[in-house]
Amino acid sequence: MSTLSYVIAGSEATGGAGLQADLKTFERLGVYGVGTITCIVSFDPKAEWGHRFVPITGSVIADQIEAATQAHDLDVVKIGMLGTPETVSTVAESLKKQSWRHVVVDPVLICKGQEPGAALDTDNALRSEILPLATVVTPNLFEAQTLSGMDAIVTVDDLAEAARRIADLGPKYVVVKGGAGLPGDEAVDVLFDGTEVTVLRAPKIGDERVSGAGCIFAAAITAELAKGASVGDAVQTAKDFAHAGIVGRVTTNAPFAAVGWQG
Ligand code: PXL
Repeated sequence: MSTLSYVIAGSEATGGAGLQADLKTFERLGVYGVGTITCIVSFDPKAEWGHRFVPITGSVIADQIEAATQAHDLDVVKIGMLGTPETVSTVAESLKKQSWRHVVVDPVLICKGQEPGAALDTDNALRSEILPLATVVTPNLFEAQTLSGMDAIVTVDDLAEAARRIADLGPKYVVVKGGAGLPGDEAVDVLFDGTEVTVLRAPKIGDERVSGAGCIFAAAITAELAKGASVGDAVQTAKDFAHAGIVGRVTTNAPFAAVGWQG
């Protein structure tokens, strides 16, 4: 049990996703957040909000991880956007320097500001170097399709099949998020624990994807695990937290509402 949670992720300059949303989620769930920054993303309002993406140098990332892990007794970590194969390797090497009770990986695969070729290299590096270290991984539909190699995911059975295939890559627990993209009027997620599949359901709130929802979901799982929850309970609490955040986002249209902050 810990009152600290650690996150290694990208900065997202609007404050609605990435490291900023993760730290706010930690705070709202009662754990002290420690953050390491891997890249800086600033959406470009002049170009349909495309991503401008700047990676942080590997040695600077390694230095931050060294400082954070030496200063604090950290035993749970969330991994968010990494962005380059070099960053993936740096983070994987740094993580291996200590043991972790939980490594929660949000496998953020695409960033529109990147070359498709570079993104593919990053996906492959994430698959081979980070997923084997994960205890929990939380892909969305697109990420689940990429990581599982499935042609399409359209039913709850497909979600479960994707989760089983992704578990073969190393993580102990896989949560595949159906989100807004799965047909039907419910937001359905499946949790696979290596043996059993649990289906979690909530009413869909609109058809639009909400920026930051995936970040705060994985961050909430991390905070709950830090406090000593089981993975099943952490995932349910995180789903409730993200649901409330999406309701706030949709009803107030404020990006920061994704972390449940109503101002
Ligand atoms: O929501 C995924 C995400 C994670 N991390 C960073 C991002 C984004 C999406 O834009 O910018 C830094």
